[in-house]
Amino acid sequence: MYDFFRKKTIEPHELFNAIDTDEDMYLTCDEIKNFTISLATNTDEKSQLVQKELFEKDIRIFIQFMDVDKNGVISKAEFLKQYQKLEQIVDKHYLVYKQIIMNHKS
Ligand SMILES: [Ca+2]
Repeated sequence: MYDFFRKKTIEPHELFNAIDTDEDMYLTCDEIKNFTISLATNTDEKSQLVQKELFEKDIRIFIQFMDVDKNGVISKAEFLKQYQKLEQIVDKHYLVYKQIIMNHKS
């Protein structure tokens, strides 16, 4: 499904489009959650992510950072603007960071 993850590099707008499953040009908490779970490579990983309170917290932190105008969703403009800053500010132990940012680089 996410063939572009096999490429060496991925453009931020491609990543945005992949997460935005209803194509309304905004990323919601559920879309980010579903996308992150879809990246988990096996069902154990998936169920771990779903159960972890930490995962919910990570998603909130991710959205807080990306949602510049604080309207609860992430617009494409916000995503593209904040994406380049992600690596500098997001601690590498965050699950969402690892799933979304690290997965497509490996
Ligand atoms: Ca959307």
